[in-house]
Amino acid sequence: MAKRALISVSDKTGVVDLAAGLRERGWELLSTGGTFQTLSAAGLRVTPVRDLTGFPEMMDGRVKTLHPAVHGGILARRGSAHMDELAAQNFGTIDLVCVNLYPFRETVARGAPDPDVIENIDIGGPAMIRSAAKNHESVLVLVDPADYALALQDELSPAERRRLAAKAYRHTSDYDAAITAYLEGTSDELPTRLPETLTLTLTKAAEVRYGENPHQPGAVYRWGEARGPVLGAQVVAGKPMSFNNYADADAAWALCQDLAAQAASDGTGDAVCVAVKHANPCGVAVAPSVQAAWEGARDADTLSVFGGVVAVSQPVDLAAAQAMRGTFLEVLIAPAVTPDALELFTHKKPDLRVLVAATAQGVSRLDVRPLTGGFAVQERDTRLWDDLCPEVVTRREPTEAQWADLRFAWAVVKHARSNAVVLARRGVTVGLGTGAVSRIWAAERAVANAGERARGAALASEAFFPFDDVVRLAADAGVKAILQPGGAKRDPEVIAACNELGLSMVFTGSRHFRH
Ligand code: 93A
Repeated sequence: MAKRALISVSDKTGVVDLAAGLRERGWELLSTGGTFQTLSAAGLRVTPVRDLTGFPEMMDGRVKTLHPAVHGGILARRGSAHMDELAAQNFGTIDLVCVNLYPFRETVARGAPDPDVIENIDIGGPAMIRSAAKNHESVLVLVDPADYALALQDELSPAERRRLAAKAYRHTSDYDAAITAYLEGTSDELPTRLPETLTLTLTKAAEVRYGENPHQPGAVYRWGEARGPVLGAQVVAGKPMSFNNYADADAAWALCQDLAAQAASDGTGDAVCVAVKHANPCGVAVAPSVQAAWEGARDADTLSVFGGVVAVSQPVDLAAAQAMRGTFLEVLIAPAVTPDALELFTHKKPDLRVLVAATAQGVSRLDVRPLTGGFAVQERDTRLWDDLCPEVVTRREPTEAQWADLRFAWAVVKHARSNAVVLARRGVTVGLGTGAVSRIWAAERAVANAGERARGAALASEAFFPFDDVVRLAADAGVKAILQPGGAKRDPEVIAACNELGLSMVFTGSRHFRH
């Protein structure tokens, strides 16, 4: 009888490739509603779980897989009387379980109302994961897209199966810990703990001539099977990528994506352009076309953009390519490049590395910083504007245009190295102070950078103001609205200074250090 895989995932990353690979190897696929639809839409033959259980998915999906046909098929001890019991019910075995859970933590982080959070407590998913992990000698359990490729290998060793089982129980126990913390009201104080051990499989993805400097050997690796937008990108023109190019392109693309999400939620269809130097944004703009966005980002700081790495959110056309011609750039990364634009780059800017970004797949949520002899590991800061509850703390409220500039500046400052202060006006950064060792210096740099353009600008800071000095400096320069997390001892003085000087101030309650 064909081997059977039960696939039921909320995060559909990589699932089509896995399912297609299993089908090629002769597996039969079983799936719950949403996953069934994703796989069927990809042209794969899948059996809905209801055909297996003889019951429809009930109670808004609360009961879909909680049935002996599922759990018997997973738990039956192979080669024992269990198999006869299974056969007596006309049930078959299930040999692979691929499940990831309802996005409980993401729902909490979004600030969703309590009933939504409770509905996102997954019951059937953890039950299947735990059943499969218990019977790991016979059943493969997959909870992480990074492990999907393993499942397509010929035969996994018992040690590998055991490792996947341990990972599965870690997955469900972290999930339960998050639920417990939420119900106890300690979610903020008790973020889910990261695992005791992390198995990092790094595979060389690209050779580079050298590391950060010519005397340092270097290379670029991918984490498991992950395909990041830059690591998996196609280099369609120009010189080979360098170590620093990879780092800067990654930084530029990440900010570009956040701003593209803002533009998408506004429904404006605007394009985003981000110029990065040494991992910091140096010019960022949102405008109706790629050309206009590029010109905005370039003119934000014509000096620093020289030798920069540029990301844009929409396909680069000939008009944009022509506008870029006059500026020396290291890398351009975009979702696509039109043939005439590519031809211009190939002939007129042969050194420019032109990258077509890949769709990210299997990318870990972890963020890793090297330490001598180890790594500091955290979850990535994926918080978006819609996850915040910004609060106006001054008598004056920001105007609609200022709100737009504050939101834009917030996205930029979140991606800049701390301490950072960003001044923005009408969708363009006019002054950036990044990587400074004191907040006032970051603000001074941003204001000096902006010059006259600070008049009427909005200011965002990634961490709170210990004193009212930034407010006074900004007001002097003509800044009208300020956004910061708040939470400093001297917040009352800072707010009083804004009220005295006629500025509006918004607290986000969310700090975004990036060291
Ligand atoms: O509501 S549940 O706790 N009850 C179940 O019986 C059940 N079975 C699978 N949640 C259940 N699941 C979960 O559905 C999986 O853990 C997965 O996260 C999700 C996939 O649903 P769909 O295939 O409809 O997108």
